[in-house]
Amino acid sequence: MVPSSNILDFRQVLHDSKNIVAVVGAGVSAASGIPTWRDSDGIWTAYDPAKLATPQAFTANPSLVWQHYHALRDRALAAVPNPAHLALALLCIPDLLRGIAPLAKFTLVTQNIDGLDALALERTIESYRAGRGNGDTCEASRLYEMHGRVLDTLCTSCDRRQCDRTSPLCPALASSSLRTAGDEIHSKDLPRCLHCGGLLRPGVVWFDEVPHHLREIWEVVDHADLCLLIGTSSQVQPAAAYAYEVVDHGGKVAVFNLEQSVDDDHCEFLFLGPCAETLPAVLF
Ligand code: BJW
Ligand code: ZN
Repeated sequence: MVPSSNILDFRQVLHDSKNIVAVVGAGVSAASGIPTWRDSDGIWTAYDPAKLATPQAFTANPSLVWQHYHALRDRALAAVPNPAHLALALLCIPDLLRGIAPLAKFTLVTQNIDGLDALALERTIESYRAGRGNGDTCEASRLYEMHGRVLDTLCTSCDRRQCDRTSPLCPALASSSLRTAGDEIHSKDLPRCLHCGGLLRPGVVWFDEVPHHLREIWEVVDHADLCLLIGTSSQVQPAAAYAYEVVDHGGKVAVFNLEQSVDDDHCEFLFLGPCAETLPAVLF
């Protein structure tokens, strides 16, 4: 199939859809200054994921892994949502969604760990409520952060998960970065749990771990008649399978990406370019 980039045709499909799911990847945060994983300047192009993003890597060298995540946390703390995050957040507000897709339910599934989708949603809900000025509650659509959050910590002993925006999380991580990671930090000086003293780990989903909310996400994907696949290379399972599942049961896929990929032959629509520009332009 040769995908179309006709905006009016896409808007008609959007208008007629009943269950829309957006599956989001690192390209959505690119305009916020967060590097992607597999592009030429991506994190996994410079570093080996097997040494940094697996439970085995953490057991073998928690100091190295924490120095890597300290740098990722600082990037996430400095970043603000861009127009792509905000466009998706607008779709999460049922009253606004009704304007372009009157029959639809919308669900946002992000693979990103930077928390920017949630921040954009929080801010959008706040301004929407402030704009209405009548204290109306606003029941936003669901957001599933399937690979966790880099600003969360997870205790390896008592399993407590907590959002902690402190930086550095402990004095030993001050001024450390992966490039200076030659100096090993003793385990007792790494971030520790305030409740039980156990070693903390970053609250993200590593390779070989089970992503979050899988049952809820499959339920949404199984019923979706339109999947927006935005800024992802679709190389990581299970997220990579979602668009195929939507096509398999007769739904449509619209891809928003910088470049065309071999997998795009299953999509009905393809909008090439930075999604911080294409997404707002195509949706609204
Ligand atoms: C733009 C843009 C702009 C740029 N505008 N676009 C062998 C075969 C198949 C599968 C496996 C296998 N061996 C193991 C597996 C499974 C494994 C996997 O898929 N591995 C493959 C890499 C081979 N998956 C897992 O282990 C997952 N768990 C799992 O499968 O559990 C088993 C299970 C499942 C279900 C039920 C029961 C059990 C866990 C995956 C965890 C992924 N973790 C990471 C890191 C998190 C934080 C960290 O540790 O540091 O998550 S990896 C990394 O990749 C991150 C991302 O969320 C994820 C996806 O990357 P994404 O978002 O697609 O980024 P990129 O960089 O790849 O692509 C960016 C795209 O944006 C590109 O297309 C650009 O063109 C585009 N772009 N700028 C628009 N401005
Ligand atoms: Zn603990």
